[in-house]
Amino acid sequence: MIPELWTCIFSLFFFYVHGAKLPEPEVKIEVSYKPFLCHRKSKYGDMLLVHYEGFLESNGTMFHSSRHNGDKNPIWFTLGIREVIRGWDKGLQGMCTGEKRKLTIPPALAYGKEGKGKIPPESTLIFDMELVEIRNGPRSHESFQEMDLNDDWKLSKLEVKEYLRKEFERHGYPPNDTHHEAMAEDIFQKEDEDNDGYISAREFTYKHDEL
Ligand SMILES: [Ca+2]
Ligand SMILES: [Ca+2]
Repeated sequence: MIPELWTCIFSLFFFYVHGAKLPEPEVKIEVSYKPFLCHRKSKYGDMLLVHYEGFLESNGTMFHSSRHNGDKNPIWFTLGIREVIRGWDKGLQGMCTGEKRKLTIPPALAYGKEGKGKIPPESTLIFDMELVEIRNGPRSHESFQEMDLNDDWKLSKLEVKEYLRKEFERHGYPPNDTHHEAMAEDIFQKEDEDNDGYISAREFTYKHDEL
C-alpha cells in the first residue's frame, strides 16, 4: 500500500509541477525595419502611436488598416494595460520610433474563442506594425505596479492606504491612519470611475488632467 501511495503522490507532484510549466502562448516577432538611430525604446506605461495592418493568418484577408480605414490616422494607446489585445502588449515592447514589426499572434492573445467582427473564432492574426511615436504615459506603469501589492491589476483601498503610509514615511512624516483613510476616500471618489471599489490599471493610467 505504502509504495502505491508514494507513486500516487509522486505523480500528483509531477502533474502539478509540470502542469504549471505549460507554455504560455507567445507572440512571434519579426523586425522588418530597424532605424539606425534609436533614442528610446517602448516600455510598459508608454503611450504609443502606431500604424497597422491586420490580417487573418488562415487566408491572408486584411481585416483592418489604419492607413486606409476610418480617419486614416495612426492610433494612440497605452502599452501594457490591456487597452489593446495582449499580443500587442507583448509584441510591441522594446521598439524604436520608426521601427516596423510583423507580429504573429495566437488566438489566446488576440480575440480567442469568440472572435470579433470580421475576425472568426480561434483566429491567429498577423499584424504589420509601424511605431510612429512614443510618449510618456500620463502616469507610469511603474508606480502602479509598486502600489498593486498582490498583482491583480487593480488597487484596493488597503493598497492605496499602504502606499500613502510609505510615501509619508519616505518624506519623513509620521503615518496618520485617519488622514490616510480620508485621503484614500478622496482618491477613490475621483479615480474609481465605475465605482467597483477598485482602481483598475486603466482608471489609474488614463486622463485626469487636473492631477
Ligand atoms: Ca491589487
Ligand atoms: Ca474601478
